[in-house]
Amino acid sequence: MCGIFAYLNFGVSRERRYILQVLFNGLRRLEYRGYDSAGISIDDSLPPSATSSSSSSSSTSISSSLLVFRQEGNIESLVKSVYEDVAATELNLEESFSVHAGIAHTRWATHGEPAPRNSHPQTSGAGNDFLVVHNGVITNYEVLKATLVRHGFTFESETDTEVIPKLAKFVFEKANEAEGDQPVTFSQVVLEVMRHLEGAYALIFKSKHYPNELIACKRGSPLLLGVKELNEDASNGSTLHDSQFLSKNGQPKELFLSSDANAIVEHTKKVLVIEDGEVLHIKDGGVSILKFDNAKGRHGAAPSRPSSVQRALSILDMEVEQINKGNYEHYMQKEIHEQPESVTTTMRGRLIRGGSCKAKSVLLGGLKDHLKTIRRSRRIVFVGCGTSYNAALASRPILEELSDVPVTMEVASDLLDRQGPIYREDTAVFVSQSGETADTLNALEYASENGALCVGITNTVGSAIARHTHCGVHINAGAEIGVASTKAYTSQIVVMAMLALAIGGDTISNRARREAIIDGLCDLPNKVREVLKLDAEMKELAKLLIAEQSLLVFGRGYNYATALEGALKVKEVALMHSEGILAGEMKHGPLALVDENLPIVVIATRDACFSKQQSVIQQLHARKGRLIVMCSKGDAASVCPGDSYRVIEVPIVEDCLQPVINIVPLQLLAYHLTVLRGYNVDQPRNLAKSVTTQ
Ligand code: UD2
Ligand code: GLU
Ligand code: MG
Repeated sequence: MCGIFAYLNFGVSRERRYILQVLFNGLRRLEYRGYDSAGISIDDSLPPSATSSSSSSSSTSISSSLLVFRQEGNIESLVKSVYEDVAATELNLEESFSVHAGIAHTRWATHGEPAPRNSHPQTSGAGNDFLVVHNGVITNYEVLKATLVRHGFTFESETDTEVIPKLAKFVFEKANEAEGDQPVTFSQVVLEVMRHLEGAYALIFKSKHYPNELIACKRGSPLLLGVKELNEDASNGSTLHDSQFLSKNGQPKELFLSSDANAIVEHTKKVLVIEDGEVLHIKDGGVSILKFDNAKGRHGAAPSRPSSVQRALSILDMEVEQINKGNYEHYMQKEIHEQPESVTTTMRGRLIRGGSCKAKSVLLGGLKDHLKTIRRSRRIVFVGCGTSYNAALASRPILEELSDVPVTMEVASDLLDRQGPIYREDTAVFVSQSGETADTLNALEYASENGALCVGITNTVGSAIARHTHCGVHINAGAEIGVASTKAYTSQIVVMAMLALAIGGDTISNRARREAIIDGLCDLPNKVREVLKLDAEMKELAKLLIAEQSLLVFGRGYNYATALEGALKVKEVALMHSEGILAGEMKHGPLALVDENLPIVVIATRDACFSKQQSVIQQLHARKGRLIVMCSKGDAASVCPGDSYRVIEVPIVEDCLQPVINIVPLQLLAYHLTVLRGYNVDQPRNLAKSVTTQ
């Protein structure tokens, strides 16, 4: 959920002003992940070892003091306060560092209110011996805190994080007492700290005892290293070769650590995805990775010797343009409007053309070796949260129809709460935009332990879900930055429709249906373009609804999910109570809410449920309901019983793809409602993009 970022320049001279800018910019790129407060740490003055990279920086002498800035609110309020503090202390912004390690954090509070004392970096105490930025939750912090308090530590924050730097200081001091002349290294300290931590985390450590070094480690939460070698020629272009890269080398370089690729891609495309349990040590321009084989968070497990890990860098498949807003005012707006393109890239290379230039079948490279197993499974279980759950729900009918395998739906947290049965004969499909959603990941671990075939559907190559599933499909929708998911939702549905085609065999009886769906997919980008023309109309509708307290959305069949997802969008960004209702349940409660004031959207586009929805409209009309009817183009007159009703006419597509079209006007409505109501579209109150904690 929150973001961590670090910037280390080695052998290249950077002014303090520049270092601050890189850190702030990194935070801005991560701000969408979580944003109730933020902080950074940089060095005060040039530490002695900065001038010579060969000196042993494991020296325990205190050679520099670390500055910490923390502020409540968004990144810009941190930036403002840092420059104010700098001016007040006359810190020299032009001072140059040939090597410097800075760390930064944007927080989404789990423990303790947003306030400077609870912001990160969290510290080991006065003197800042150890500083830590943390993404995630430490579940055993109370026990650790009690122990540290007994050893004389006093705590200043309510965070779970604060135990980490304090534990580091404790371990450091103990080790130095014991070992005498053999000083403990930074990575040894952190490896020991990690053995005591339970929960999920990505961490970056900075310490005044180890100037110009950084440690990064993780378990559960994502963390990437970006590497930019400044003299690529001099290093013979061998930067991709892990053994060279991982060995200590004096090449000038800039290193970046970040919770996601957004903050790295503008600097370099060469990255290393850090794995759970690994401790990455940056020192003297080299990077080494250590790992305990038994470091699985077990308290007091006998320490084995950490082994060193060798791994190659990979290249980010992402362009800088993807993370800019372009001509749009907000990311959500941009992402809604780029759906014709995102849906196109989702399908690229995956629809196989037949003889007469028509697409005839589907190829999902990631699944082709597993289709037989999936077809033979006893049931398919979709697992997701929020929007990803809704996308799976939208795809369930077509998967049932084409595969003949029963399909059940699970909200990830609920599956775990119940410890619901998952069998070896099941195929469990995990849907998550970020691929890091904590609940979905935990459900994946659970299903995997129970022996199910685990399939991932995610937008993020290299994410935890992509790595831990047996197989899967990347939706390739491009970076999604707005917290409210829009283009990832439609691409997820497209992938799952293709999944249904891939799993369902090609039989004579279903051939016409399959071809209609494939033709529908080919034409989908045009139809999305067409429905986006409703933008101005949706803005007008938003003006009418601006002061409402509540909105209901009725749907059924393929569009039950559209009702849930439309309502979720309005709730998430416009901060208006909104409920998606299964129209078949209308008489079992919701009808009691209907009066002439409460606005109700009814989705009644052409499909097998059409006549049932017409009767729903009649019944709501009979109770003077204030209706907004979404219907297929040309149906307005026949569908609406009264002329006072608002109508949203959408293009017709094959029924199972209609949810992709129908959600677009509701996304636009949620967007305009939010802007008109004066709320933050891209960073709605209390929400974060990737929910990496439970
Ligand atoms: C792959 C390449 C694509 C292009 C294409 C050419 C990648 C990431 N994709 O796309 O760039 O070269 O081939 O045909 O290199 N996977 C999981 N879990 C998930 C998602 C994916 O295990 O949640 C696996 C999947 O089973 C496959 C691999 O990751 O082995 C790549 O999946 P994909 O959907 O990107 O595959 P494909 O063939 O469309
Ligand atoms: N649990 C930590 C806190 O509340 C970190 C939260 C985060 O990931 O931003 O400070
Ligand atoms: Mg979400």
